[in-house]
Amino acid sequence: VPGKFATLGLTYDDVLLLPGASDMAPDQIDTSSYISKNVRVNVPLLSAAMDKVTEARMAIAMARQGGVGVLHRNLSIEDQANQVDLVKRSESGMVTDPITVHPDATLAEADDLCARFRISGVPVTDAAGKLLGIVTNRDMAFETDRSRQVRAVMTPMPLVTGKVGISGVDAMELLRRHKIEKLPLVDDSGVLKGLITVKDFVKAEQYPNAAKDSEGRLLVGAAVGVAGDAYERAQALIESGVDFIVVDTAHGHSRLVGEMVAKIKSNSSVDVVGGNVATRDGAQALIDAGVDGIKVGVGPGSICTTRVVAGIGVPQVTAIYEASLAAKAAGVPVIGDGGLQYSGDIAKALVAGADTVMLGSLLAGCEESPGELMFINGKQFKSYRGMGSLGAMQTRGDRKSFSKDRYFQEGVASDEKLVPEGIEGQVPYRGPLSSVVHQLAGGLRQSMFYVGGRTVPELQERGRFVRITSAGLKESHPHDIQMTVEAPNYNAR
Ligand code: RVP
Repeated sequence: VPGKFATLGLTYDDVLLLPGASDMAPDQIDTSSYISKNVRVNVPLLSAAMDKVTEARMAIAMARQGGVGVLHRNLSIEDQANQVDLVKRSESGMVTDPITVHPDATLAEADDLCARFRISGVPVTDAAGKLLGIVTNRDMAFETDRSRQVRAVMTPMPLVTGKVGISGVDAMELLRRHKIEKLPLVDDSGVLKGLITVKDFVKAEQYPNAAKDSEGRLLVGAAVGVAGDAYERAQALIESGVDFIVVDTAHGHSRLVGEMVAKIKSNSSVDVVGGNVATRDGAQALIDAGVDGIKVGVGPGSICTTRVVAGIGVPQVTAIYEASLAAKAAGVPVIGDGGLQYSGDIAKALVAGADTVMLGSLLAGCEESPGELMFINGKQFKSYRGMGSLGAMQTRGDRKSFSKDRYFQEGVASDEKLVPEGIEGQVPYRGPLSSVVHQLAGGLRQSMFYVGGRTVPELQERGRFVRITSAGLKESHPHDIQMTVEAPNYNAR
């Protein structure tokens, strides 16, 4: 039948980028790019919305490195909204809505708050929000009676405070002059309106490349599904200040996804990314539904079995290229999701038409990913699993799964009837995210230099592929040698 067979599908290992004329110094290279129409990052990397990859800690680390994390959705609405909150409060020029404690609270309660938000002290306010004092770890450290009230140990007003709208320079000067770590900001009637901390200034210097919103808070995305209370989830995430929502399914070219995108868009100005798709028609359907970003990838994931269980998918370079044909015409950014194994795959994805890439297995082994470090035969590992694996979809004790609808199986009567599309396993421990991103972004900069593209759009425009054979792939990897020293950016498979 004419038209029955699409063109040949190619993936990362099928292609290499051609070296092109290059005339640039490494410090001229700009890796910034768009996740979606209005969300820009400095490094074109997202951490995957998976329960072994992205919770608040990973999202904070990703944004500090210039990328962004997408919080997974295999948890209650309240817990996920809380995670957004944790990221948005973690670091900024000014905290606009600081955590506070009531003077009648106990020291134990104040301690809990500090631990949960990883902060060293809390302003004390009355029910009307009026600033009464501040209680810090220093005030609490020598108190053995944890049932004492905050009012008894806090440093009471008058404190050194700033007026709302104070400049960063003036705030720093106040902190320095009074040798204090926290500067509460109050309005004319003494109501607490914000907080500036020394830590935030230090962090700003420590992470100059951090991806931030217009108020200086770290960027964060979060995933929602299509079934049940998915829309309520989206609303809760938006209320917590999320920068973009990802309608996250294994089949984005389906009616429910388009409807959910349109529903969220109709009531909010937050950017909405839809996915996943792997064809030009699939991308066009999402564009017609009003998306601000398109996530591409059906079956490339390292833990994914969709291509064997269902026989469905498109090799990732071709999928990105096809989807980008629709996306570029509509001015909608593309996220290449899944299947990346080495830093060189990032530039391949971008040249194929992606604007950013999403990573699962490459980040699951980081210190900041959820889960404990495991020792096996003297080597360190972290667990990693697909969101379509049995483990992620089934009920464990009273722990419910919230993400079966990613695979459109929310209605399945019992766990034995689930049809998994992913597996569970472990990946080598890779240490802190900062060093992993350093290698990934460094690899991308090298690619940009070789191709001769100073910016991501220039890389996309100038990049050309050569198709290779299995002999070429063999030649690409180290060969005819036994590796004796592990490189920080290369593992033998
Ligand atoms: P990888 O980086 O190759 O590990 O792929 C991660 C991607 O795989 C995720 O962002 C998601 O799109 C996809 N995924 C997650 N779970 C599953 C599954 O169980 N099939 N697939």
